[in-house]
Amino acid sequence: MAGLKLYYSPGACSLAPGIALEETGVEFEPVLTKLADGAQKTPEFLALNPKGRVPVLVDGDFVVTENPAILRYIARSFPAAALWPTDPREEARCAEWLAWCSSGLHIAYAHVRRPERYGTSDAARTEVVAKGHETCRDVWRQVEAKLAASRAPWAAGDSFSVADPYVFLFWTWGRGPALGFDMPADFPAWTAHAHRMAERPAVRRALEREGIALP
Ligand SMILES: N[C@@H](CCC(=O)N[C@@H](CS)C(=O)NCC(=O)O)C(=O)O
Repeated sequence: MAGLKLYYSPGACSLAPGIALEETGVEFEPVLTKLADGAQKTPEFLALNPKGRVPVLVDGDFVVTENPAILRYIARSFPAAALWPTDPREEARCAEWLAWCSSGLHIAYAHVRRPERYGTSDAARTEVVAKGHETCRDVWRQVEAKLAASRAPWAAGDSFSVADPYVFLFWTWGRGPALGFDMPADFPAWTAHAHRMAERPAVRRALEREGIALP
């Protein structure tokens, strides 16, 4: 792949494709796009992604946004890394996680971190944050239950897949200041998964690049 670039912001959801790319071993350019500095709102960035969000993956003249699409593109472009399951059930499980992470977990979390999207007055925003926190707790419990019920080490089954970095991202958000969950105490199966993630050199490289502490 010529000119492979990942636009990312430290700790943001771009961590998932950052890990996936590290897993493939391909050379890529991580392009720092610091959300806290408003880098996602510059004309240059908006020309790339009019939605004003990271991650963005650029592969030569091909630009792709949205984590489920980016993760699948990475997995399919580098089959040797075996990041997309071939067994139909594991494949469905992987796709299921990607969809749920993007439409369930991320959106629940956005209510806590981006309440201005959902309410116009201070009171409305305060309520959105409080309810969002409760919703996250519920959804985080559902993730824990799903992982605990599975005997397999990885989200989609016995093999590591692109679902794992995405699921792991939300573990890091769970322990972060916006949610402040006690991940080891309240989500032990998920934390065991996070520890398995932390044993992988690719994960450690991605965490180090973004200044994120190991689980
Ligand atoms: N549906 C998108 C969501 C991307 C997204 O919301 N990214 C956040 C960072 S986690 C962002 O760039 N936020 C910038 C902003 O809201 O200004 C995906 O799954 O890739």
